[in-house]
Amino acid sequence: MKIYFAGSIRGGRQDAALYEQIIQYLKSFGEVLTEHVGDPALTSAGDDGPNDQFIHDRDLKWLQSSDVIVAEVTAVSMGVGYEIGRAVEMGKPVLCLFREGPKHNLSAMIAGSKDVVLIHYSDIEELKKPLQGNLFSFKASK
Ligand code: 6K6
Repeated sequence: MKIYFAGSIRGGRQDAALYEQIIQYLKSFGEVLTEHVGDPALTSAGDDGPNDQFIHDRDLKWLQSSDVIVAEVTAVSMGVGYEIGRAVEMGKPVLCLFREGPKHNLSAMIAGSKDVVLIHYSDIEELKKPLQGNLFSFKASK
């Protein structure tokens, strides 16, 4: 199973360590195409690297080739929202992960969408079971 993991980059890297943990767990179910999203060395400022058009076009190809999208949506990110919208239009299964917290607000465009599966959780251990259950059911329905 090819998994596209989406998480905030320019939207802020406050959850980068959590992304890394989620990606490690996802790797037990298949290939994660976007492991760099959990790289703690990747900052929101970025550094020398490919230009934005290259990033956009490459990421959309990966999105197109993926079997499932797992998006961590707690940190607000324009890019993650865009990837979710494009994935829904492509007819891909989309799992959104939202961490409960007093300062966390989820957009109504995600919370109110029937086209995504939304998992609420408080830490990585609590996330594992529902994540596994949904990945297995996507795999079974393919
Ligand atoms: C690194 C640091 C600053 O800019 C970069 C560029 N690097 C990116 N490399 C790969 N994927 C990216 C990059 N920037 C955005 N994305 C994609 O958009 C990822 O797949 C993320 O899921 C999402 C993050 O969007 P923003 O709006 O938070 O950057």
